[in-house]
Amino acid sequence: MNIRALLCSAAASVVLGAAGPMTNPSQPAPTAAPMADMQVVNGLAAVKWGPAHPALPPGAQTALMAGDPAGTGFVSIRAKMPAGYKVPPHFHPTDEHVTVLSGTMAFGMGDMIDAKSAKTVNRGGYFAAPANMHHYAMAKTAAVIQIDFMGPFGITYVNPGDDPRHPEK
Ligand SMILES: [Cu+2]
Repeated sequence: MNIRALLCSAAASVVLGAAGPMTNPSQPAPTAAPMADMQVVNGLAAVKWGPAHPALPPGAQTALMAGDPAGTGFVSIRAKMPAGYKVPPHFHPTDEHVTVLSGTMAFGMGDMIDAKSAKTVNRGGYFAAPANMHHYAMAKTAAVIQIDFMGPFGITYVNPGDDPRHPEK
């Protein structure tokens, strides 16, 4: 190996190392079109809410802030939940990054909701779950969260009976 090749491979491993354990090497390249113009949403009151994705338990509303959940680029979604709202244990095909914008949430890892071991996250706080990690979420008060991830969006419930898309529901 010549010195040039050696330097290139060293640089590549530094880049991979810096990316850390939250990356998903199987992630396809983004397909989304470049953003056409500046976008401004001045405060939570200006968010335009719609019905939540059918894969989420009923009761929440969501707003698509950026991206295409069916595509492979960056996606940002907000969810507004009433107090007591729960997303039972589930996992996603890509890393999930959650920022609490209002209210108080709790997040936990595992296949069963456990209110004692779940971590409380207040307004301004952050929770992240690597791709395929089993986790769950609870709104301890009415809450708004922002969920950032690389598409495509997917959610698989650990217990299929928890899936609102389940034909027997
Ligand atoms: Cu999740």
